[in-house]
Amino acid sequence: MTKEPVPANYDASKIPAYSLPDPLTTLAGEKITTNEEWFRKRRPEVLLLFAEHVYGNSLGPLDSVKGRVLQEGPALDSKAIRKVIRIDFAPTAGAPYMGIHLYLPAGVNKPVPVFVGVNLFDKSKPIPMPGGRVVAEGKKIPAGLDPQMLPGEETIFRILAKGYGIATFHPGDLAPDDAKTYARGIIGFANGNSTERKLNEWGALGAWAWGISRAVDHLATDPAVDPERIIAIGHSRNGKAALWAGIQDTRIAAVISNQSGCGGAALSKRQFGETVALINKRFPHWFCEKFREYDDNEAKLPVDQHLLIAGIAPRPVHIGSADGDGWADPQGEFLSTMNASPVYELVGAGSLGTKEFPPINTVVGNKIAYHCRAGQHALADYDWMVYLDWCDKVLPGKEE
Ligand code: GTR
Repeated sequence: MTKEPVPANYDASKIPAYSLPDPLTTLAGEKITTNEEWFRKRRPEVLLLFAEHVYGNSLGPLDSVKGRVLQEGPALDSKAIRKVIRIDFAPTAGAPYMGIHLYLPAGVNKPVPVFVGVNLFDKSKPIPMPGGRVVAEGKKIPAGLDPQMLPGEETIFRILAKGYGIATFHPGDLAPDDAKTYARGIIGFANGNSTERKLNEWGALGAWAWGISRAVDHLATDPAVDPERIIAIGHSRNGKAALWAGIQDTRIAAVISNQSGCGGAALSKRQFGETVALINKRFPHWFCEKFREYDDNEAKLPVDQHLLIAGIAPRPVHIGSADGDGWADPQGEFLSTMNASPVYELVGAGSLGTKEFPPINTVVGNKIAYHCRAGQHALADYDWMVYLDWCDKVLPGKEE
């Protein structure tokens, strides 16, 4: 029954003819012409389609969730205050919980904007949570700098110097990134450790996105954090999670998705670089089971990823690509952004302002923005500089 996926195509002349679902037409064929109609009719429908066909249905917020600050003190040459936070998902012993490392700029006496994302820190330099939590794979909670997600200390110093904080957590706390054990976190806890996987049940990406929202629950209560300026950020698989969290959770003020590719910002129907079949084969635990019906069958998908970006409107969104990252399909990420733009326009949040792929290392758009960096797959220092400048421009209240 399991067919081998069609190999990745990198030849633009071999992209199949495809048509994208119109963001501004409902499933029933009704045209959306006002802001009010978008939010009442089409956006909820889009959210549901992504839950049922792509990422699976997420658990809602948990009333009982309360974060506890376990440690607080100077870090990073005293340029930051680091808080180590633990969020228990239930008061019962053995219930899953997540650890968050929050770095805030030292010496700032007003609430700051904060980036939140999965695994912005390295697995290889563990700083155990107080209590020495060991996650399913036997790795401890990390807190070192990750060269792929956060290129070096100069980047984090830049973030802090600009007045931003950064909060991160290990994906394994929510769902280990492994096809056999992914349900050992919140997924198994939520379904009573069922061994049967339902068609629309969430996978690891859904659980990571949910983790971003649980981090927001806590961050919004920290007086040092500005709850109106929490930015979800992610690179690659974590960029997919950032988008999925961003559309679902309107407390997230802005979303940055860096080289998130297939199942993230890139259009699936172009079948360029990584495809639905290829991603489902390598990562069967990321999406819902239903998504497998679209393996080499993208034409049948009732959504494409431009709708995910559109659903974030009017909140700012920035999609980043790298020209050497064909696997993530930079053109497809651009086209997705471009096709989300009419929704931004409709809701009064401006537009991308172009239909042409921009020159390398050039940001286009404003609240809906895109850039393609020269180079390879990474959340590079250059990308962070772009994102920081962009946040300075588009976040609410930055002007005061
Ligand atoms: C790749 C995967 C991509 C992307 C990437 C990453 O192996 O095919 O979809 O998520 O991993 O997260 O680095």
